Amino acid sequence: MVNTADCGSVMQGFDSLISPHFKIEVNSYELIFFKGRIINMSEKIDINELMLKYNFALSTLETQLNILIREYEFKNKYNPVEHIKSRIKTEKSTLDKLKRKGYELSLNNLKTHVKDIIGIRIVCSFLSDVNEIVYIIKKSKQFKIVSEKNYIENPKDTGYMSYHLIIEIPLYLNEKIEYIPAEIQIRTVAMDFFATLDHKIRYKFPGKIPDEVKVEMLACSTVIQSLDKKMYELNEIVKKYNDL
Ligand code: 0O2
Repeated sequence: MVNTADCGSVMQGFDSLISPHFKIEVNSYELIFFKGRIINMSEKIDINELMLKYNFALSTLETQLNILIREYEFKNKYNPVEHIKSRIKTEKSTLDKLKRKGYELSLNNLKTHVKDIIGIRIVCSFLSDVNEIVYIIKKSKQFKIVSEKNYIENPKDTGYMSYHLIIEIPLYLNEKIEYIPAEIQIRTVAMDFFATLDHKIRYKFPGKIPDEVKVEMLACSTVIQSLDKKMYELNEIVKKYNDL
């Protein structure tokens, strides 16, 4: 997890793309596909190439977002972001998702149906900050917005709240431009607290969730909503005093 102020420290330069971390990602994909005897040699090369592109695209996206947020901070003397977290989806989670959606394990299905292999989460202080960040990203000419889900206005029936954008990042390769999908999740610290713990307690629970857990999680989500509202209101009051 990094502060936006420290974003530079997580940027991957060209050298770090052949770092041990990157090799682990590539190898683990190779392993899964290899063990399942699902791929032939040329598909194995394809998946390595795909993972290389995802890593390039993640670095590009981190840099672009960092620029957008830093510029916003410079102009407004205010940074709406608490922290940013990014990841390349693990092979287990990727394969589970394909399975959950009812697709066969293949490179083509991976490319077509899993749009969040690259994931960036932007955690903001207040609700108003979430809206600002969504606005900045949507306005930016750097990426194409493919789809959006506003789980803040319409929380999931699990109580989960977050704003999701699926975007495409143009990747300038030697001989062509490729468009790589990524998911950006934007939410407040309070929503992030709920989502992180919900993910551990319930989200990937195998089988039917006990009713009492469901009901209590929903009650927690309602508390989170009113906390966010209260914090927003308190901040607005303080801002008025500061303006006097
Ligand atoms: P993980 O663990 O992040 O890998 P879609 O393709 O749009 O039909 P998808 O991709 O499930 O379906 O879309 P959605 O609803 O936007 O969810 C994307 C991600 O949001 C999930 O990725 C989770 O990270 C998170 N998410 C969605 N619903 C919940 C929820 O109820 N609780 C929590 N804690 N997180 C949620 P993955 O791949 O499912 O999981």
